[in-house]
Amino acid sequence: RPRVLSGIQPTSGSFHLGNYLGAVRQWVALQESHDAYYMVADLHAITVEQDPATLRENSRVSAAQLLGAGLDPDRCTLFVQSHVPEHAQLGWVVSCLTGFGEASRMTQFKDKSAKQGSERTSVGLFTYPLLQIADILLYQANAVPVGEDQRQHLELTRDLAVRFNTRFGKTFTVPEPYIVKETAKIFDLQDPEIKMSKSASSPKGIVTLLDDAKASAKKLKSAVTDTDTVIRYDEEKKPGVSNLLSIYSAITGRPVSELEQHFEGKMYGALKTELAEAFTEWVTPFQQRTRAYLEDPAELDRVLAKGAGKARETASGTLADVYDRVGFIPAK
Ligand code: AQP
Repeated sequence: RPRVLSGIQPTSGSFHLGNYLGAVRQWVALQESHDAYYMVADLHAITVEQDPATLRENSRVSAAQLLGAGLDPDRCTLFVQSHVPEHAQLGWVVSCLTGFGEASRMTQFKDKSAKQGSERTSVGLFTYPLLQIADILLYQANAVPVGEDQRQHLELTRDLAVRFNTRFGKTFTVPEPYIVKETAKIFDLQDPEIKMSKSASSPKGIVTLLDDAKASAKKLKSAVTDTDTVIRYDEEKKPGVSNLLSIYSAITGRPVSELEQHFEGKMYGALKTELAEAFTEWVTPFQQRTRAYLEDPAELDRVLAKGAGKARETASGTLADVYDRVGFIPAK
């Protein structure tokens, strides 16, 4: 079976709808057809300042949400990144093969560091894409299910895989991005020109999955639209309405064209009300399942320990091969 690898950072207490629709939903589907590795990316989370107790809590909550969303530990390998030391070890090798100039071209770093200011920006935030490359290559992943914001990092991953293979002999699978067009970028509800993001300026624009479902439904109902009245998908002219249609379509599985017909002659309020209902219907059982995992920490630990064991088996094989190829002598 082809392999997939992906991760999510435990940088907040709850995933948002963008994380779910852009990435996690695909993870759930791909565990049926692929040999799937999914991780809570805690090494990535510390690229920005974290409170230790909060990070610990958020890592558990992230794992519970992934299970609540439908990951099945018998069908996929779910683990915490820091439990597999090979990530950091291969990350170092990758960073030594990457040009400073090419790393400097990563737009996500430019955006995030501009927001933080250079004194507060860590070197880890700069090298984060290189650790991400190691994450992917360690598992010989064929595909990486992510949102559109990760495309540039995946292109760099492909370049590095080819570079290593050319210099040292075929070692790595060259991975393909797996980006589902319809949900590749979910936008902020209050500012539909920018992506829904944990670090958004207004919490009103983000739908978090673990917060009170009524409050989230209210946010969906007060999403920014436009002064027109027609419910039609048009990203350019109607970004707010298009975003709501994308979300509604993804949650219900009904194609956008069918929704346009369904809402013909109706007002924006109808779309928002139906969307809020569909969201509540989906999120309520998700929250219940997530809570059940959080109430059984022993079971959560067992799942994560089993996942780390499986992940290490694969990762250590790749790392040993890499160490040999670059010329390190084996430890006796
Ligand atoms: N708005 C989005 N639409 C579609 N996909 C999205 N992803 C994130 N935002 C959207 C995808 O979610 C996965 C996990 O991402 P992450 O753990 O790296 O989280 P993030 O990108 O840090 O999340 P935010 O909210 O975007 O945080 P900040 O504040 O850092 O900007 C990835 O596959 C990502 O593509």
